[in-house]
Amino acid sequence: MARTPSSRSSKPKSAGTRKSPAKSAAKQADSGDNFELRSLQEAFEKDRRYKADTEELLGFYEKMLLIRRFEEKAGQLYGLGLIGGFCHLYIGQEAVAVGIQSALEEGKDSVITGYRDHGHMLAYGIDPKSIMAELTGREAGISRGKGGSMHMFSTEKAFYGGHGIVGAQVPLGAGLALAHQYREDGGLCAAYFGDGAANQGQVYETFNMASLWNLPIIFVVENNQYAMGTSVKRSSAETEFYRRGTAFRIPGMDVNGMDVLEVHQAAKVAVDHVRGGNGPVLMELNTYRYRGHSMSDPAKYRTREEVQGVREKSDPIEHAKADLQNMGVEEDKLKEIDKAIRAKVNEAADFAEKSPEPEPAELYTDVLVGDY
Ligand SMILES: Cc1ncc(C[n+]2csc(CCOP(=O)(O)OP(=O)(O)O)c2C)c(N)n1
Ligand SMILES: [Mg+2]
Repeated sequence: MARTPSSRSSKPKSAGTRKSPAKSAAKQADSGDNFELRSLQEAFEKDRRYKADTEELLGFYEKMLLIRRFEEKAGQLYGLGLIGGFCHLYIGQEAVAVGIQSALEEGKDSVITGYRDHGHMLAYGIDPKSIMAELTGREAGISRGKGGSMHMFSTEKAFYGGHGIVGAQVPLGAGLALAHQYREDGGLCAAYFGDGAANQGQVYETFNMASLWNLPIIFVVENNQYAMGTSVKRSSAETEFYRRGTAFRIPGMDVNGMDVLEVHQAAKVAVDHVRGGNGPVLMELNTYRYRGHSMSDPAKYRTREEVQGVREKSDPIEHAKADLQNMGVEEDKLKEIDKAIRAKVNEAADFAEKSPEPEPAELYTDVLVGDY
């Protein structure tokens, strides 16, 4: 029989609050109940926006712009048939990867994400040429042209992909964090996943283990409001994703993912907590993807006005630009930066187009071949 509100409320009120004797005994052996969901949020809200100097903000701005222009170019090359397979663009979400990864130590702290991965690689200083060459399936690609958009890695930069299976990067990220802990190398892992992935069972198994073992990991939910064509409201019973670690005693942070200074400030609080040996943090970054889910998405599930509204009011790059102008940076300087970035991206595209395709023998390298 379906449960009705009245059958639920017929339960005696005290039943839910009474502690069983066995549980009370176990609790006494516990070291103390000091978990507070919003403890880090409060620390971060004291000073919500990072006080960057002009040079630092210019650095964030350049990285976000590089991601934007790179993704626009990737979209064009896809349209020309130069990129095959799946391709998921990060346009609109740039402040998330840049704000967080600028608070990490490149090459020491590991990063792992899903298939929408080009931005996280660029934010970690990976050469745009090797990413573009991978997108076009060339020998010079970072996975030698065998991985494409969704499967890129750089162990040198501690970037561990690039995963097409929704949510799979979350337990893998806990594995990376376990390695940091085991090797005592002082590193941590930032594991990014989407609002859709956040509804997967494996995420919660991972939360439990990560919290139990005090792993050095920051779970980052990039809530871009949609999982393919399904809006968060249609798919999620709890849309405040930062709360989802409560059952595992993981503090949550609710962050505006369209403001790179806010993201960076929150990331610094999270990094300090994790590096201090206090176990995982769950950050929810509220953001928005401007393009379709992938290049083959007709985007019938939302209106053009909705997208336009976010672009006009909350664009992360325009926001940073306005901050820079307020700091006294001249329009000419900003134009110069844009020009240099466009040149860099065009160079990456030319490089990718001119690079040869992999030799057939490449099929047998870096893959599991043989009897097993
Ligand atoms: C295990 C699994 N289930 C389903 C899919 C198909 N799929 C690909 S992306 C996606 C939506 C994920 O959305 P979200 O986690 O919000 O990430 P976003 O694309 O918004 O970055 C789905 C269902 C998949 N790749 N893997
Ligand atoms: Mg999403």
